[in-house]
Amino acid sequence: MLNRPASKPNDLNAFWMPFTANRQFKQAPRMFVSAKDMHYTTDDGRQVLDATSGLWCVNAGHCRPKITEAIQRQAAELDYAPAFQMGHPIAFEFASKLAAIAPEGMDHVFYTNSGSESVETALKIALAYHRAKGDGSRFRLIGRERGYHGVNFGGISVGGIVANRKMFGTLLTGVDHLPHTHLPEQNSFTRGEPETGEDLADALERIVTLHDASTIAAVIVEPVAGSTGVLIPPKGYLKRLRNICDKHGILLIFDEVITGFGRLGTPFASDYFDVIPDIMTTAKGVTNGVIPMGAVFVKKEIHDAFMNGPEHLIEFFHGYTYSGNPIACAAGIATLETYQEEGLLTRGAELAQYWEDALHSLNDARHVIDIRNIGLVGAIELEPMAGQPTKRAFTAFLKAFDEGVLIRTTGDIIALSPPLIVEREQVDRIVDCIRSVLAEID
Ligand code: PXG
Repeated sequence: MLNRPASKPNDLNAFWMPFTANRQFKQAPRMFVSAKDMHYTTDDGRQVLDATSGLWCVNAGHCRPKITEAIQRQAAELDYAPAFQMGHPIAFEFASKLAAIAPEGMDHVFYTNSGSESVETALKIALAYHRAKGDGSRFRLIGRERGYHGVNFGGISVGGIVANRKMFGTLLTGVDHLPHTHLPEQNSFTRGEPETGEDLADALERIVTLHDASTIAAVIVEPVAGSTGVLIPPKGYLKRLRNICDKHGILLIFDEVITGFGRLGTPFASDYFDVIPDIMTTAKGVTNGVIPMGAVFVKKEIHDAFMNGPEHLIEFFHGYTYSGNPIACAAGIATLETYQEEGLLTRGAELAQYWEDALHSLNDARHVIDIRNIGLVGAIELEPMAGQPTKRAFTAFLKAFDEGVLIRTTGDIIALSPPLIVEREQVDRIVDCIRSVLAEID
């Protein structure tokens, strides 16, 4: 017999929740039961304004009819088909459409099911590319402090968030890290890109001096670090990183899992900063978060380096059961069409100034020690409570939820990334709510 879950489950025990304070949550659960456009509805019937696009993914807003219908249609027509040694048309159609909006020259797409898998895929492509070119001594991967590249072993190895790394053993070997780019003393309350810190990219030269360029395969960075609290690159930093990579034959990977698909007011951060990487990882907004999917974009030269050897042989021993899943591809095509019909890949640029002014109006709010913004992303950093890091921001999160706004916190930083359909009044509502919450909490 089918057991339909009630909107209020009576047993919360079995689900071990990801990245959650499980015991706290289960004592006072916060449940969403439906969503539409900018709002969630809770199980007690309250509307909650989504200031975080779910987890930075629902860029076109919730339950958009075109995407829902595409999924329903595809599920009824071709639910699953293998992509290993077989094909189905929609996977090719979607890849071509993605390549058409990608930064110049990034014309091949490898499908995954998440940002974490996109990162693993990109790192493996980088290593295998050098080897395919006869340059197999390039085995090192360089990440950055405070970087977030998902939770799989490659991603946490190149990542730089200690809590995500310290419990999990030796990780990958042959990894080194650039310093992060956050300089609160010089750059706090900066609007957009900070002035100071371009030369932090020169740390890559030091790493090259230490290890020799001939051992380094790739550098991976988030153009704007999201999860770690919205760290915006100093002016000129990414260009300088690109130049140093070029000088030494090192591949540059941009992890655009958050910045991809319009978050900065351009289709990709690569467009915003006018720097084209060699490999670009995406996920989240690729399907509006509705179906798990990721896409890794690569330049033609990289793809073509694999296309040698006898033609009946597999060129790259990598892929997932669900790579190019038909329902995910259908969701993706409908998502791209929605973005394009509504101009969402560039709408962030129209709203960015309003967003910036609204966020920075909080500069005199209680507990605030920094505010940062770019495109439709923002961060409000709070002074931590003495001896209890993260507690103040978490209390703000709980209170904002009670007051009808979903915010996201990381450490003592409130990170905001509303759906790209957000209206000005909704921006005001988010900011007003945060102001009143900060006034109320310790
Ligand atoms: N790279 C980047 C840059 C990300 O932000 C991933 C990889 C991993 O994606 P998956 O799909 O495997 O989760 C991410 C994910 C937050 C938050 O609140 C951020 C992410 C995920 C969940 C929460 O900061 N980023």
